[in-house]
Formats: sequence, structure tokens, C-alpha cells
Amino acid sequence: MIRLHHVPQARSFRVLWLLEELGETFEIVPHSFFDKSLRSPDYLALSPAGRVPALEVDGQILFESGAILEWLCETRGRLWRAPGDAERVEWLEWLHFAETAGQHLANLTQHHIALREDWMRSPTVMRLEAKRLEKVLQVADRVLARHDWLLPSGFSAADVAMGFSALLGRRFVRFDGMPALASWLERIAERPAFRRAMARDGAAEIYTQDFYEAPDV
Ligand SMILES: N[C@@H](CCC(=O)N[C@@H](CS)C(=O)NCC(=O)O)C(=O)O
Repeated sequence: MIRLHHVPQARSFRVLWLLEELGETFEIVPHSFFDKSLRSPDYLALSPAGRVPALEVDGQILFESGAILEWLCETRGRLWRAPGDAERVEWLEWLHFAETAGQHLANLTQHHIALREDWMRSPTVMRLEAKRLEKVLQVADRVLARHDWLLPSGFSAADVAMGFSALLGRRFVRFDGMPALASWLERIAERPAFRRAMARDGAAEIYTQDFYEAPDV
């Protein structure tokens, strides 16, 4: 029995999408950032910092999206590059580099969305974080100019981890100068498993604008 604790548009989407790619049968337990359910003692027993994703698999509890993706691939023997594979190091790097983007996405989300009053926000931090996120995404753009997926041999969970970061990143960074990244997102959008995952994501509560412009400083 697989049960995914999920907030629509949040990092738990990585796990939702990978489970669809793997063809797993699973149940989604929906949560919201706005109803305190992530702070309940029951939820904290699953995810001690009160974050999503958390995944329950036959009584085993996992949190941290990169670790969950790695573990799912490893236990299913799919969409990964096993120890000894020529692409093993690259696969691990991309899987976790997704969270280098993730830290900027979290800061941008906090500034543009969670901090409601202007006096709470720092326009300098908002511009800086958008710039730093762009630099991270440019790394993927350069690689994707050479092949369709992040690894030369084809699609893997690295595309899932980083794909989510790029999907969200598009709300804070213009992709005009990153054509390979934009084409990759189009290829991702055509994947049947991605479409199934999007259909199960749930109603958007966090990001209501297509783009969040950094204020002038
Ligand atoms: N590095 C962690 C980050 C988890 C995380 O911070 N998730 C966010 C959603 S994207 C969350 O649950 N935020 C709720 C909170 O901070 O209270 C992962 O990739 O799983």
C-alpha cells in the first residue's frame, strides 16, 4: 500500500509524477499549507519538520523528495542509473541539484506569496534570488542543448526532480534566453505519466499567477 502526503503545486509533485511514471497504484492524502494539517502530531510523526512530501509504503515512512525518488527507483530498478553505471554520478547530481533550485524557489515563494505585507519583503532578496535561480536553470539549459533529457541515454528520475524545479522556476524567471529548457518542458508536458500526475495534483492554492515579477530596487 502506497500513500503519498501531498500539497498541490508543492515538491510532493515530484513523487506523485514519479509514481505515475513507474505505473504504481497509490493513494494521495491531500494537505494544505493553510489549514495547519502539516503541524498536527499525526503528521509530524510522519514528517518531523512538517513538510511534504511524506510517503508511506507498506508501513515504511519516508520524507525528503530526493531520497524518496532515489529509493523508489532503486527498489523498482527503474528510471535510475545503478551503482557502476557510467551515468551514475550525473544521475545523482541532477537528482539533488534539483534542491539547489529548490532553496531559491522556497525563498521566492516566501517573499512573493507567504509574506503578505510589503514591509515584510525585501526587493533586494527577491531580485537576487530570481537571479540565482536563473543561474541554476541555465546549467540545465546548457546540458539540454546537447540531448533531449538530462542524461544522454534518456529520460530518468533526474528529469522528474529537476523538471519540477523548472516548472516552478518558470513562475519567477523568464525562459526567453533558455530555449533548450523551454523545449524540454514541452517534451515533459507530452508525457502521459506527467499528464496523469497533473490531473491528480489538486486545486492550486499557492501559485495563482503565471509569473511573479521581482520589484525594482
Ligand atoms: N528538501 C525537502 C523540502 C520539503 C519542503 O520544504 N516542502 C515544502 C513544500 S514545497 C513544505 O512542506 N513546506 C511547508 C512548510 O514549510 O511549513 C524536500 O525536497 O522534500
